[in-house]
Amino acid sequence: TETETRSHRADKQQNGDAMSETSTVEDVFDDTYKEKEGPKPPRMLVWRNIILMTLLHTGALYGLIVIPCASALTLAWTAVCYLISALGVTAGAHRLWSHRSYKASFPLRVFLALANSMAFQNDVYEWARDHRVHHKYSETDADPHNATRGFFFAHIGWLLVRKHPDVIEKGKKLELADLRADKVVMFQRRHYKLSVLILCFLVPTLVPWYFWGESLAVAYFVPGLLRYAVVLNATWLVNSAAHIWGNRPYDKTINPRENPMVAFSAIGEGFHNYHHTFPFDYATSEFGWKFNITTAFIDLMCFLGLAKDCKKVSKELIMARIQRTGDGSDKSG
Ligand code: ST9
Ligand code: ZN
Ligand code: ZN
Repeated sequence: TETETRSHRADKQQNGDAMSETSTVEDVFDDTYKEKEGPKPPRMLVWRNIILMTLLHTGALYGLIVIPCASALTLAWTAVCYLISALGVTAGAHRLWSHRSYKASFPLRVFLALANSMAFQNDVYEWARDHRVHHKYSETDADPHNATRGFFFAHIGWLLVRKHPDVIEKGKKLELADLRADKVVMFQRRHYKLSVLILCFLVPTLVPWYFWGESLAVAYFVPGLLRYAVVLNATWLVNSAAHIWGNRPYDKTINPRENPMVAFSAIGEGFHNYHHTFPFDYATSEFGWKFNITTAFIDLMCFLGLAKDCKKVSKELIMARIQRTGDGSDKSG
């Protein structure tokens, strides 16, 4: 693997081939931004979202209760749907499109966009835009899920209120040309609602019903709503738990932390002190495949020739960083 430093951000990438990248990625923390003085803007509740999220979580709870009625095949299908939708977020929206930490061929991008619609977490363009402001203005008013506003806000609260104006102001200044140039991303954005209806709700429900005679109700509540709600909460735990609990072996001056439990449920995305320190690393972790199905998946895609140019931080750079800014919790440091 190649040694990467932040200087690669400055390198202009070439355009043209199927795996091209068009611009530098704005995911590096900007310490020049200062929150505005004076009173904070009032919190404006979005009742539509509050009602929908309540209904979803009630449905998911019902799904939990009817698990004993589900056939073994339906449970296996639930796990498959979990994995596919999770990869659409981790390998797709996060590591590929938000951070450009590797390059993906057209067929892989199509798969990741479909998987991403199955996860129904906003389209890739919106997800990556919010995520880049999250890294650049982490723990400030311009961070969409600013964890200094507490666990609940960072977890789900931020989706139930209007955004802080600074999120939008700063977000509008971000360079997103690489996303606009990706036809797969723009196609998914254009057809987002229909793709979600089909991939997040119809396919998970109809497959068990059609192929092995599962009842429509069980199929809707278990691989449908329960699976969707669990993937959402596993994702949100990265913003809440992994910004609050855990060690900071790489940079003790920032809030994000190493949280193995979150890494496990989020198929590799809980090594969050590492990730905010080295956001361009395709593995989002120092430790390869450990609790990290996503990294194994990307490695498999490289092996199959569907992905390439994985960016990785060298061991020397990691060790130097641990010595310089770590909290001393890293066993090797
Ligand atoms: C969901 C997303 O759950 C989860 C993301 C989690 C991120 C995790 C990151 C952690 C690391 C990776 C870990 C992965 C782990 C995966 C594990 C898997 C097992 N920049 O938004 P609006 C502008 S979604 C620039 O309406 P309001 C823009 O012009 C769940 N501009 O703001 C926009 O217009 P347009 C399902 C921005 O009115 C306009 O403002 N979805 C930016 O304040 C208005 O934007 C939902 O629940 C920006 N950043 O409303 C829906 N932002 O659209 C949730 C905005 O044309 N969303 N603009 O671009 C909403 O309903 C609303 O956004 C709102 C705010 C009510 C929250
Ligand atoms: Zn974070
Ligand atoms: Zn990230």
